[in-house]
Amino acid sequence: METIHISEEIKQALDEGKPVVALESALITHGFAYPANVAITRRMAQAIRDAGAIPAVVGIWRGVPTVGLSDAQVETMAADETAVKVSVRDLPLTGVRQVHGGTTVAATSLLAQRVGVRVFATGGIGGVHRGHPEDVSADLPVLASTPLIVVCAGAKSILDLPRTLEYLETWGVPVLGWQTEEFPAFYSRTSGLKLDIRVEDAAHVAAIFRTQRSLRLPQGLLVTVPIPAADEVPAEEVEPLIAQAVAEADAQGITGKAITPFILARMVALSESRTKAANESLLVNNARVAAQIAQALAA
Ligand code: PSU
Ligand code: MN
Repeated sequence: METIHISEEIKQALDEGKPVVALESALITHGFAYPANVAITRRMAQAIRDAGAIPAVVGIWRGVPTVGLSDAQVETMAADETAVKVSVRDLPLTGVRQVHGGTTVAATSLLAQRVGVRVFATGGIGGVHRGHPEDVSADLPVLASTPLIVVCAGAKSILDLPRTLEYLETWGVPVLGWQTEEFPAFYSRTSGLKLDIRVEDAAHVAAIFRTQRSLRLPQGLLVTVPIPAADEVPAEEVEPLIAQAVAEADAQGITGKAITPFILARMVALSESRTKAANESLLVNNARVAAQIAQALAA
């Protein structure tokens, strides 16, 4: 049996050195509800194609890690309420169980990098949890050990952003600000946390990645793109919702891998339209930026 199944389109694109952008699927199984999850995945894929690159949705299809899920597979997985959330430690377990799985930033990065994809677009990465510094997402150690470019809108302030940045610094992950000096906080363009480097365009990111590779550093690169200004949700509006969602998780004793999906689902329920539009806007924007970077690397 194949360890990682690669779709024909992606296999050919990689063979020919065409620009490919990976997309995660925990967003599909645990981030958005059906059918909004299908719609946002299609919009991201289209944004990537419009910018001249090829989208590769990564996930676990009936137990098989797959790079390049078809539209029909995405549709099925999106509607499957029994689909599991798959991070790194779950990767070796799903094969036995033959289930569908949505891969997190960590698991998606590993699978994509293994088959030769170099750029990955997502919304927000996991990190160190607010009030629970012992709860660190596997996204962070994977970023520190997987040479891949992850494009995101920073991280939600459901996380402890200063501690998350400290971790990335300790483990040598460069955090680049896309046309900004500040670490973006998902719904907000700013967080008050300064980054070391601002990049202006895709060529700039590609040059840094090439240097990182030529030095044979084990880390990936994190490119943080602020949400488009028109869709930003003011911090005063989001903060009380986040505080409430985090407090509910604590009160209900939610732990482990269930915490992030729990808080994300509560955020959606507490603020439906307002944050959903912002979330979609930044995802499509990140997909577009990632496609530009993939093209700069392929050039
Ligand atoms: N943060 C978000 N949206 C998300 C996630 C995080 O704002 O969808 C998802 C991503 O798939 C991320 C995962 O990789 O949650 C992190 O989960 P954990 O904290 O259990 O590692
Ligand atoms: Mn955790």
